Amino acid sequence: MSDQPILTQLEVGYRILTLNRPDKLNAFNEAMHEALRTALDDAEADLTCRALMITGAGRAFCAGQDLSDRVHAPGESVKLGEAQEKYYNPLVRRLRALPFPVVAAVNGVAAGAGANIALACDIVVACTSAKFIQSFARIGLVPDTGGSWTLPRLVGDARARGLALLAQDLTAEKAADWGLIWRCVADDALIYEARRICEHFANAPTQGLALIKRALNASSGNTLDQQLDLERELQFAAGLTPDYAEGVRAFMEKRKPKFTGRK
Ligand code: T3D
Repeated sequence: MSDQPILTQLEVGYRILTLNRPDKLNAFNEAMHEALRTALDDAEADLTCRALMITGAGRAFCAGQDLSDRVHAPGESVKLGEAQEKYYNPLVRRLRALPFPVVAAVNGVAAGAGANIALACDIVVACTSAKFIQSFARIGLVPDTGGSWTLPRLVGDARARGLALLAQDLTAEKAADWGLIWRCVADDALIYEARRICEHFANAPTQGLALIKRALNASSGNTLDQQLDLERELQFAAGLTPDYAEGVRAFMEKRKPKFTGRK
């Protein structure tokens, strides 16, 4: 297998990005951050790309920050925060803002920032043997990469506190029961299921889906009144897309719509 930290696979209408440092359970170092940024730039510049899948090579999805880059002597202090500013925070903002859906196919353990990168994706599908660990408290850190924002919103305050403070393993099955992720599927069905979802998105009204992302991204910071106004604006924009015209025509003609995803 290639030693590139991010592998890109081009499929019809979507791309698969694989985090590829399997010996380190796909933990992030700077090279992997840079490669992921480039891969996301390329996907966004490709007008035929209408969905993205992110998965991990080997037995893990991602073990978060590569801790071998953080070893320091007792008494020596390290000023953290730079990696959030430079890499993790822009990555979360980027995944949320991409104008097409991002599907995380969680193929094994997702720990620390690795768990929260998965949770920043639009759809999270995990296999039965995968687990999610807010491992930060195990090493004296704080959930980052959006975790302290995402967790209470997805699973409520009590469970968010348990996950963050106890830093215990959460099975994929329980993650799905709790509403942390979309679905848990059998190990051998994971890639099939993630591909099926991406293929669906590759034939979906992409501009409309991008507007749905904008509505949901804004929702938790808005009042109902603000959200109603935003929905009106986004609906106006959706109404101008060729896919909306096609959707209505196809419905009236009792046929399957043929969406182009174009503006
Ligand atoms: O800027 C900043 O630094 C702040 C940023 C913070 C963001 C974060 O993500 S902080 C959290 C960092 N991640 C962790 O604390 C998780 C560390 N890993 C683990 O706790 C465990 O590896 C797992 C629970 C994920 C999996 O356990 P297990 O028993 O299945 O595997 P293992 O034996 O621990 O790991 C296998 C190999 O991967 C091993 O290497 P070896 O011994 O075979 O040479 C292990 O050292 C390596 N590995 C796993 N995680 C990391 C890692 N190497 C470097 N960094 C890692 N995060």
